[in-house]
Amino acid sequence: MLEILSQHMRQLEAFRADVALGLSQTRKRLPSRWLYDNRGCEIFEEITRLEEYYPTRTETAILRENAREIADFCGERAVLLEYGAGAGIKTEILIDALDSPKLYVPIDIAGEFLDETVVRMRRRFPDLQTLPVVADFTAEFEIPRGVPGGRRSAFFPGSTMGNLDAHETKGFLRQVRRHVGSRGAAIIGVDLKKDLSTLLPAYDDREGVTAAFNLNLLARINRELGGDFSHECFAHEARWSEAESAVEMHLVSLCEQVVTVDGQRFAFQTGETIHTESSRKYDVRGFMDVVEDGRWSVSAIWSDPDRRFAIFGLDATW
Ligand code: AVJ
Repeated sequence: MLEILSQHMRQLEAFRADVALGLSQTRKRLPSRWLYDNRGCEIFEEITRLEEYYPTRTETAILRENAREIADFCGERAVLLEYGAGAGIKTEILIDALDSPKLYVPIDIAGEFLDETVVRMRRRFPDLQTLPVVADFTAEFEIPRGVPGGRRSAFFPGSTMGNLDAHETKGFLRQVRRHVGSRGAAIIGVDLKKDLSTLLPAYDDREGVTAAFNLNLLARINRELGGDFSHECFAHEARWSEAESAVEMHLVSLCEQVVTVDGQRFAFQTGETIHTESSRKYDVRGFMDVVEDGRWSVSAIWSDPDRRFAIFGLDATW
């Protein structure tokens, strides 16, 4: 209980520091992880069911279509490490197809969320051993000792990789390589570059669900840090950055205004934005270059007929 309480307080202090720093920059920005509080996760769930948001259903279909092959790639008696536990149905599809999996290790920063995952998975797969690990997978951490031998496969669906910048991506791939060892594998979901007429609506839907998701960050600052952001004075915007090969979410100030958070004042010009998330899009060659840099080689690529999304099967090298 005390542990949970102090974790909450550390989070709150980290949030406060990120907001103070991010809003003081010439180009204001906030780390995308703060979008995902309880309300944010709820709205994101809603996003995954939108007509315009193709990634979730496309990746799920690819997993369904290729479950057999992907399971073979993991091998018999697999140890499955999942980075960011909560992919729900996608994880179930994979585990269902595995041949006598030995152990499932869900890794997540949110302890309570992880507990829910464990309960759900134990009910769904009573014979499968589950070992939860509370950790921020973008920071360095160790897989606990006592995890049995056998081929380890890292599962990282949801194109979450796309939220990481080049430096973080490198560090993440290096860490996963260390976790699975020299005979290990990784299964990574990646959203592919495509027409802006498909990409932009996926991040700016007609019903305004993504707008609500983005604006919830301001509401969260008001709730948790005593800010006085006014909803009506900001608008959601999705834009393509060619330089970053990413869809960026911004919150655009609709007038000249001063906002106070925690007694600190932040001035906004009309049209000035807060950059809240980047969702990088890769082409196959570009992704291969990134992973091959980090002691991985691409052994398989599973995709949909329209090549909107790809699941990469990686093997560790040297
Ligand atoms: C959860 C990071 C995969 O980038 O597509 C969806 C988040 N943001 N709509 C993505 C998101 C706005 C999503 N990821």
